[in-house]
Amino acid sequence: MARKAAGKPEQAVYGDQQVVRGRGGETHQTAEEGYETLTTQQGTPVSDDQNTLRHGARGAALLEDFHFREKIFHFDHERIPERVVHARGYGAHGFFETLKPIPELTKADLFQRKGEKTPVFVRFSTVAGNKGSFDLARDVRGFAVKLYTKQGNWDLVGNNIPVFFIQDAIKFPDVVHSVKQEPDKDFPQAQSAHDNFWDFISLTPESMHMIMWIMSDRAIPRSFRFMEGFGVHTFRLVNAAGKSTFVKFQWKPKLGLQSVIWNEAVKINGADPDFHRRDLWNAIQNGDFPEWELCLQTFDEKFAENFEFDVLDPTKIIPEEQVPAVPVGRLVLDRMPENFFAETEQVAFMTQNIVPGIEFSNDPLLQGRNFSYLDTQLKRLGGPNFTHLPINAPKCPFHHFQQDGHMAFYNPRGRANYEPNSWGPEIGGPRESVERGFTTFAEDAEGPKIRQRPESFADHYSQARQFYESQTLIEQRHIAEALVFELSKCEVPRIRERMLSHLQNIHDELANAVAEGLGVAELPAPADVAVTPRTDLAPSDPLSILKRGPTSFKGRKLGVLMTDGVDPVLLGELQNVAAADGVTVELIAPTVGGVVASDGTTIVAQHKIDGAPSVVFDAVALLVADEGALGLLKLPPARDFVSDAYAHYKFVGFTPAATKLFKKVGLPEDLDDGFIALESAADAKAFLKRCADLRYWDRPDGA
Ligand code: HDE
Repeated sequence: MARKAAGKPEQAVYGDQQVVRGRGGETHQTAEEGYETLTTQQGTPVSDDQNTLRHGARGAALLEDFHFREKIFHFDHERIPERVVHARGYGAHGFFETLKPIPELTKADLFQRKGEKTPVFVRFSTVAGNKGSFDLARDVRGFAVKLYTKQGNWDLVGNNIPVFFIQDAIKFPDVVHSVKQEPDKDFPQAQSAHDNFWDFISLTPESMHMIMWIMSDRAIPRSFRFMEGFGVHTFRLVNAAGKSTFVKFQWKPKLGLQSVIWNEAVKINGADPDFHRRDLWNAIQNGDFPEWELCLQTFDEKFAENFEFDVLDPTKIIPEEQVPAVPVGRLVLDRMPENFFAETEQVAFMTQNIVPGIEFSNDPLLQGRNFSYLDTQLKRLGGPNFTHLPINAPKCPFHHFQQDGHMAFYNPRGRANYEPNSWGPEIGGPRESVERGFTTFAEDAEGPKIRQRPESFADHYSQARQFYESQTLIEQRHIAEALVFELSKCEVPRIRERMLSHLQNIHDELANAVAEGLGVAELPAPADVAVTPRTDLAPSDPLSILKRGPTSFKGRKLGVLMTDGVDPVLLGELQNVAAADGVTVELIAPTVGGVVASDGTTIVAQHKIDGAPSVVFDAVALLVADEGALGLLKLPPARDFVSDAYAHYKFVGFTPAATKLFKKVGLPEDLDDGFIALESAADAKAFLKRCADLRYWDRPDGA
């Protein structure tokens, strides 16, 4: 077949780019001054990265094209296995600063000196979804912290919920299998609302306390920045004299707790599946470094013996009223990774990474985890030398005789690769140290080898009830609604019934509300209990999110929807007040090109209205002018913007012309106090002050 002769290479201009166009019309960007020359992995300079080597321009590809083969070979192997759980995550660098040294409790080096800064890497995650799943799944969030201390890496691999589904690590594969996609269908993705999960849960009463947390708004955080972190298990602190104290670790966010509403979560996942990632990225890039306090709950053997529950049981908390959470330091995240894969994907958290002065307890979940995290790194990172990766390497000096293996960057130098040896300090390598080295607390242990759950783990309902009773009415309603939503997705009625039989052991009011929501007329008999549930545990305020909200609107995001004719003075004032309060403002308009303000200037928008629904903001302002109001009324996303803001109890600032839009979407004529008129620049301040409450809960017909 005759072909048109291809043109000669020539200069071409594409917009702002001057390029060389090849004979086939392809783009070549050659190494001009200031650019490095492209090379292969072996360092050989490359002359053409657009065309494979062929026998004739239209001929077959040649095997000797080493550049092509290397490029495709590498591409084919770019992926490593995603984490079996916590696959979707996002990380950041920062530091931990010791504010209250605690040598009386622990000899851990990082807790000895006030003001000591320890570098950290933190990875937040969801548990159930695959790596590409959306951020706002109803799920536990991982809160994994690697502290690069001067005596080795300490990993506090925690969650944003202080309890867990199971009491024994041997059940972990089961709970995870049940929540993940069903194996025949490979869906649902990143959702617990399906038969397999609730089938397992309804047969596992030990998970009931965790279920309360998972059905609460804790499982749909507004952002990583507004959630707590918990080490979950009881650990041990050991001081220089060998004295041991039990401890539970907690991270408390400086900006207060905040969650979204389920109806928002569902919509955010469509509008911005990367909602949490984007939030962390933007905050750190803007210099709004998120911060948490590290708080310790410490207690001795005597407290442990007298406490209502077993401190080794990971389905139990210790209320802060019984053991206060004492701040000892702060965590600040101030730098995003330079490369997501190298750092966030390859970071290997391991519960067994502890340092002298911090030790495990016998919590059976923790004991099992200590095996799993090392094992999983071999699969994911491909060999035993994953500690050679910069993100996993200690930042303190380290010396050992381990050698070789895949990708070994560091091997022992010289002759000594074993000890004892007699080669002297120069070449003989490191020696063990009784003084500096990690020693294990010599806890007494005896007993038969058995597979048996301790009786002290048998109460599965009392703390679930305590959690429910500690919530505000709004939060209790959310728990009931979440259960109704999830169980309505179960297709098998007996799974729903089994859950209702458990809920009655937690709280009658909750069981009745869920039964009503499911349309179940008659409650089944309560589930059999191993231990009679207690009803006398005092409610604990720190378990509620709403009781511990923020005191200002700092760190939150205001969405401003504007139209042509917007008053630039009012907008400017809103932006100034927001900036002074540490609030981010994003501008939305019918087109991203922006609007023409009342003074004739153009104000560029960050978002077209369809791309920035009100669900992605903490509060909204409608700066609508008469000129633009009619056009806005015709836009369905503008109507959703308003009706969602209303249904999600958001504070809404508005100019008079916006009322036309309110009318169109059917809002009540008498606007409630969550609507704040912005008649002049002076109103901006009052509006943002009001937003600190985050939501106007008094709206009767909200979501
Ligand atoms: Fe994990 N968990 N886990 N887990 N976990 C993993 O380790 C495991 C548990 C947690 O951002 C895996 O590197 C077992 C409790 C976080 O990289 C794996 C048991 C808590 C992360 C593993 C538990 C956690 C993981 C998967 C039951 C809260 C993400 C990939 C005994 C205290 C870390 C990996 C990151 C990840 C095992 C239970 C937190 C398979 C066997 C309880 C935050 O090793």
